[in-house]
Amino acid sequence: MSIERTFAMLKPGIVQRRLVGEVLSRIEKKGFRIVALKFLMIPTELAESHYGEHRAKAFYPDLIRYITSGPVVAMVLQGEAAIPALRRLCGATKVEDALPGTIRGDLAMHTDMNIIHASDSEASAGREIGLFFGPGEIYDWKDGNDAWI
Ligand code: FUP
Repeated sequence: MSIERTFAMLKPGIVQRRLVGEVLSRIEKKGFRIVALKFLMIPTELAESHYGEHRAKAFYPDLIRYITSGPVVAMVLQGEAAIPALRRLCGATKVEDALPGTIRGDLAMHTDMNIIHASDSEASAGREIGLFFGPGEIYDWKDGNDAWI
């Protein structure tokens, strides 16, 4: 398996509910390496670029309103097969399908107030990382735990 980078975003509800530490802790304990981290209000244009694939969907206006309603925590995570690994940790998009033990399964009751975003493919990860971070904002630090995790 290869080392991948993926993009994750803790949405405004996580900040409102004081769950940033809880979710970051789950991500770190799994063994992902945080190589970039940012607290920001997403400008509408950036939200529209990020969720461009959903433009025609009925939930799109509410999605844009929600994601721009308060600050988010954006990050780049690195690890072996990090893209599918983070999707598994997050759980299914629809909360009724998200299993207990996953972030969505344990911490969310509403799909439209979905609490975390995780890239779904290599192409999405590359695109989303590029939308939120410049190359100078990503740090590939040496991880002494590599052999253990
Ligand atoms: P995911 O990749 O798991 O974030 O899921 P999608 O890209 O399909 O959906 C993006 C966001 O749209 C979700 F976080 C929540 C919202 N959404 C809805 O509000 N209703 C739906 O039926 C599907 C998605």
